[in-house]
Amino acid sequence: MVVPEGSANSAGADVLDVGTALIRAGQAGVAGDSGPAQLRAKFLHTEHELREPRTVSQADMKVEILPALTDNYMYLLIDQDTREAAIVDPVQPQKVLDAVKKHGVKLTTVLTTHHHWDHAGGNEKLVKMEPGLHVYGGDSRVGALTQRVSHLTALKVKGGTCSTLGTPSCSGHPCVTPAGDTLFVAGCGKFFEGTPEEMYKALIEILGSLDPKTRVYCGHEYTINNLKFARHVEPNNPSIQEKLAWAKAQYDSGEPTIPSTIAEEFTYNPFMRVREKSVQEHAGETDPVRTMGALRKEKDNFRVPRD
Ligand SMILES: N[C@@H](CCC(=O)N[C@@H](CS)C(=O)NCC(=O)O)C(=O)O
Ligand SMILES: [Zn+2]
Repeated sequence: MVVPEGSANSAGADVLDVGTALIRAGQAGVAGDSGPAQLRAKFLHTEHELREPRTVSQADMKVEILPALTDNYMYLLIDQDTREAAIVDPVQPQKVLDAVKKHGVKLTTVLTTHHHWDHAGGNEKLVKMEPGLHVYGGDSRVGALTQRVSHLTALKVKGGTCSTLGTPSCSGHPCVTPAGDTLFVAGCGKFFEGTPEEMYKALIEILGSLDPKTRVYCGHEYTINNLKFARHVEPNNPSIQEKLAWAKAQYDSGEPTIPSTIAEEFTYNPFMRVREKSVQEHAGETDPVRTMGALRKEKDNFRVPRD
């Protein structure tokens, strides 16, 4: 296990990256409700979705990692003291309710990282199945929204207070930062309507200034492909080689590569490393924001090698 567990985190920087996604809530393109991906999701079970849920315990909180659709993750956050739970991005509501039942907890809250269908598309159905839920999200395009949040809105997610980062982050003891589609393990989200400046702010200034031990729970299982791009950018970075070997082994044994930590991301994620000379040289730039823009453009067209 790459991520340190337990007391090291109880100092104040637990958890998730729901955070950044909210920063993107106002930017991302509108996702339709009846495209091919949605139709596929209705009728087919993917290999990813059939993988077993996994539970990560930390301090006074448990996080159940629930694979969904082709490569999405939903996260059930359980407050061990009150036995109350919140769900991040419940795109497959029945699967969420099965997990809630398995743990014998009371689901009170929905946290929506952004309005795209593969994240927010289950909200309406979930509140029909389980009336009375508080549904948090960054803008009115989020289905079944009851509480709109912005940067640093305080959220009571577990025993403690959590605040949303313009990407959400948390401050104080227990804190939760779900990353949605902003920060991925070893990668970042496509910009859609966003800019390199905004991504720099989200990744480096907001998420990058969290406690380095903060765990990153992102919206998709993209780790292996992201690391192949990272290796292309920095062929001589040993952290990338090590993480890629680990991620392949995890994948082969049916395990998620989630969570990572902010500290780890700074060692192998090219989008978190835009201030490094090696990354800037690859991009042919000397400025971190321009490097961010160039890397994203390159990754948009990157053909992932088989190995
Ligand atoms: N590589 C993905 C593309 C899907 C995609 O656009 N994903 C969005 C999040 S829903 C993203 O931000 N991807 C980041 C990336 O491809 O680097 C695939 O083909 O499955
Ligand atoms: Zn997504």
